[in-house]
Amino acid sequence: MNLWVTEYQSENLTIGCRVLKTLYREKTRFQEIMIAETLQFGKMLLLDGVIQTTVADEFVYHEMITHVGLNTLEKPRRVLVVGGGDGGSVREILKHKSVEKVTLVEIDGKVVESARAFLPEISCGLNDPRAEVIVDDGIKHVKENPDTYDMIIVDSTDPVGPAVGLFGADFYRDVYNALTENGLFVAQTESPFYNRELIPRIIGDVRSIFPVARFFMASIPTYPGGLWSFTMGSKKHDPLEVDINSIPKMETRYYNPEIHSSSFVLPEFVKELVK
Ligand code: AG3
Repeated sequence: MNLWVTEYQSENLTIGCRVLKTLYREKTRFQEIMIAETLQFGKMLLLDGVIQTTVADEFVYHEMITHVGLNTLEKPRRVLVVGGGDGGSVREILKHKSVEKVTLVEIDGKVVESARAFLPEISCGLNDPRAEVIVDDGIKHVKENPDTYDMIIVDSTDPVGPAVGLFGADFYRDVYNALTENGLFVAQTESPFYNRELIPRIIGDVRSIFPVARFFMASIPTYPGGLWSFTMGSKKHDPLEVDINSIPKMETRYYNPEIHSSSFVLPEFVKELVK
């Protein structure tokens, strides 16, 4: 058998992985979900043919979208994840002892269900008593919950279809209002190689709304270009002013105190994008 999944990263570029078998495939109201067992990366979650996460490299994304922000805050208690139905971000957030409650708001309940069934190593945190799962529109949830969360994580798909609104200034303003007095947010903000119009726009919007705006990166082999970006908007705390020696020890595979600082060190072409 010669079975492959192919993500069309652009009209002119694909990434392809040989598939051992398809574990789950379903068209929901929102998208087509597929979980496949690949030979190179192990189990892989795709939404509308776009790679969301794989068992082999999910740790990079989920550690970086959570710990950089959480360790910038003093004692974060309430955390919101918008999207992220696979549960990987929730699993990482729960490593922080100060966190009393993590709320995940995912628009497609089938993503949560299928991750629970087929990706337990990623979704395990969803069963924790501190975790709450709400199936709803994250944009609406953020609008309706002012002054509630110490940190908001925007763990979204690419800016197409239902996720477009998660990359806009109106949403970032609602995020600002949903945060507590000293809160911050982190969003996944795509590839510095391939999203050269999107990134400057996002950074500009975040700078116009938040007193502190920061941009950091990590290596994620299954995402377009392999180099991925995250944007932080913070009301008060600056991730670059954190005393990295005081970061508590945590079990991680990518993130560590040195990476906390070095992920903000940018190559010239990226500095150009965010200046
Ligand atoms: N969110 C998807 C990041 C975007 C990936 N883009 C792509 N492969 N073209 C990841 C969800 C994991 N919780």
